[in-house]
Amino acid sequence: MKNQKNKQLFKKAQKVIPGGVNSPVRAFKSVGAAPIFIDNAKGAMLTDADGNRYIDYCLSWGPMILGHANKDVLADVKKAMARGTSYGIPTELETQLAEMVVAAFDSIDKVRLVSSGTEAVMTAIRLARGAAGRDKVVKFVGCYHGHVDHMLVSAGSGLMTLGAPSSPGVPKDFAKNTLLAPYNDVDAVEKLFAKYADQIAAIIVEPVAGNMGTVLPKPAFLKKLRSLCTKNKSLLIFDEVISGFRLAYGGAQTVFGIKPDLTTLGKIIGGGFPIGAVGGKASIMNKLSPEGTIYQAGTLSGNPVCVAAGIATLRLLKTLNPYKKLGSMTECLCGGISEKLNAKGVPHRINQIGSMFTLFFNDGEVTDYDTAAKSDTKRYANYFRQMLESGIYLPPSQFEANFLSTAHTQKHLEQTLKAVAKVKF
Ligand code: KE4
Repeated sequence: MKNQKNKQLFKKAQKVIPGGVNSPVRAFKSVGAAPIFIDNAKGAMLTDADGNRYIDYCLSWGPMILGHANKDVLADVKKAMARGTSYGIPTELETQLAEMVVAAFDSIDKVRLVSSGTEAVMTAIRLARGAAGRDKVVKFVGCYHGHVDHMLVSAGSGLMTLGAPSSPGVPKDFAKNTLLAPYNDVDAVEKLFAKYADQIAAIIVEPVAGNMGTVLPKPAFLKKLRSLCTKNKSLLIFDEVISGFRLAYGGAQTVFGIKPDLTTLGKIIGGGFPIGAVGGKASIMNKLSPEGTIYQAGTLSGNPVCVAAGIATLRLLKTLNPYKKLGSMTECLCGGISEKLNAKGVPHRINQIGSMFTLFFNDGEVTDYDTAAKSDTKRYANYFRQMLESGIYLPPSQFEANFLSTAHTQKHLEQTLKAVAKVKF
């Protein structure tokens, strides 16, 4: 694999950007390689600065469910851009996107658009604390909810990847209101409520965890969180930044039939542009300024170009309804990967739901942070590097999710399985 240009670009980037990247997990640190630099992408394919082409299973960490540079999305984005790119004044487009989100989620009457998943989570937690008049929030070890200070406590994604689940720079005071429980462990949550009942404003959970690798909720886990919150007058926040419009048009809450009080969204609803959103019942959402007094704001919130990309993406997902096909293609791919690894006698587990999955080099079930952390990250790094050589781009971390898009074909899957068969362990 030619790598000259990638190496030059990385060297240049490191001079002016910390670590040469604008988000840590892109630096390939945990997979023992220098990052590639992308020149362009189309459909399921990426092309790097040296002209190497890859089948992409990271899809910008989830947003590109329609594949890269979807022609219909680009057409709408171009139209929007020609009318101006930002006004800081309301537009009809924002209402249209909000109406589409409201129509997709039974639990959502109103939506506030922001510019990232982190902002959506910040807003949801401030809203929950303001609405409940309480300070403490329960999160699960290994879940990642963006880089807001009080969520950088035993978090997943890049923090787990780099082996530092909590971050310096977060004052102890900020984290003291963040209570932790192992994912899938309802007893631990019940103990927290027994101790802090009337202080807990909310539980925030990834209904399907994607940031310690893909980890599925055990049966009744989400249902029990729902009843615990109802009983204790705390709010249940589903962080669906990954799962929203990924697992179903109505996200994980539609798949599992659980109604949270607040939902955070991002990634797919921006169609590859910076967007986040928080949604919920009007009685809660109306507490947000200017209707209510809980403050939240953003210069580029509801940006017309980003919103146009989101509308085009959701419109296509609604029309295509690709979820069943995406799920069966992903199942088929995961079955094929397992077959190849079993033939090589390589212990592994694959957690898969719909079009998201993670191959863990692990000889036990992966149901939470501790079991995920037992995975052989060196073996993953070796696998990642060889798959990259074969033209397959995977998430550069054992603790992230892989995704398929509507642009992935049977041919892509066959090429991927051939690459797996070639890997030397
Ligand atoms: P952003 O601020 O990165 O848009 O969203 C934060 C966020 C919130 N909630 C969940 C469940 C998330 O997965 C994320 C961000 N996901 C990571 C990858 N798993 C983003 C990739 C990165 O940090 O570079």
